[in-house]
Amino acid sequence: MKDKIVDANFPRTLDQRVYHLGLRAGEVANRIITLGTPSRAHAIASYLDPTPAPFTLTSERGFTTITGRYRGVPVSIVSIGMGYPNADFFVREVRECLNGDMVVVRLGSCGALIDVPVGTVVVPKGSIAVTRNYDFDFVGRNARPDAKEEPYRTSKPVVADPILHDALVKALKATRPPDVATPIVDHTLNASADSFYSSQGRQTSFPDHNADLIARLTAQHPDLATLEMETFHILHLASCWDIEAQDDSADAPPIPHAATSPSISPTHAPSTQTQIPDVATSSASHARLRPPPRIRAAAAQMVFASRTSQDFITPEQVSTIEAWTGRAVLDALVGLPIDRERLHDERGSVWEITGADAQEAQPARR
Ligand code: R1P
Repeated sequence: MKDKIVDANFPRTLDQRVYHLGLRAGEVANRIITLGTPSRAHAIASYLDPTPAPFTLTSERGFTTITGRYRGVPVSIVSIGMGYPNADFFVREVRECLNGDMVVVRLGSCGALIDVPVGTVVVPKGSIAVTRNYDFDFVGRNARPDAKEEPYRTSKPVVADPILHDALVKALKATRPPDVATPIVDHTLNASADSFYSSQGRQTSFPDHNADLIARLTAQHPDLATLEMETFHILHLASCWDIEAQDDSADAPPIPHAATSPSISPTHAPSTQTQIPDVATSSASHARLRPPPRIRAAAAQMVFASRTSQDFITPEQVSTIEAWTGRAVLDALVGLPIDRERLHDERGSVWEITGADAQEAQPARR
């Protein structure tokens, strides 16, 4: 039985591109690294196979996606900028472009709350959210003695995919350069904040009421080790993408123009896929997937700043750590088995190996 085609509720342009990342189906692979900066994305992309030539798309909103193959396995590297809202665009819009499973590793920088040197790599087992409480009276002019509001709220933890977590730790250990002595920490909790400043306990000229925030967080969670801004939201969305719980609302019409105007690397043609089977239920061949498609997510975090010693990483250390961790995350992703039926269709995709590519390709493809 054929199911419905791609979810008609999701806003897309007439040429079937999602609105902010500018992608269409066949331009993003099931295995994905997401990170904050285009320079980190391009550095990791230098490890991709030369054939087929990696595809690069930058959206009008500043998201950059590079898709190619690593050791023959399709992967995407997606630079999303900073913060929960961008992480939200990333997870939701990529999910709508993919059949099968979506496996995401966030490779980001972070501040460390534990006593480790800058350049340490942390693979958190889970994450909490720290959010500014907009109902708190920050200015204090209306403060009442019985006011119960706290200036910051913390969520319950959400866990990283345990298999992906362990694969990351293993790959980081296996690829650590001999001249890197900083540790790999793997059994701690992360906190993702909705501000680099107030909800991470940094002092600015605003009355943020955050002088004791870090002490309160670490008292609540003795295993808290890192602070950054995206991991929680990615893990949270991954954990609650559940077809059984989907709302069934009315179909929305497409956005009536090609509004994303993405810029695509001129050496590469876009995907020719326009409509794909329903991403929430189906394989690329329209079969109903059992168990349903899922999102698996984890993070590797590079300590750029120590919040205990106030040390900050040097540009040379950043290059070394990014080169190491970038390759390790690629190794972990391509080593993770995914059933063929749970992978996106290669036909018409930007990672399809054409007859001309095949002649040039390495013999040891997987
Ligand atoms: C703040 O400087 C940014 O750096 C960290 C934070 O999460 C935030 O996005 O991550 P990236 O280095 O991946 O951008």
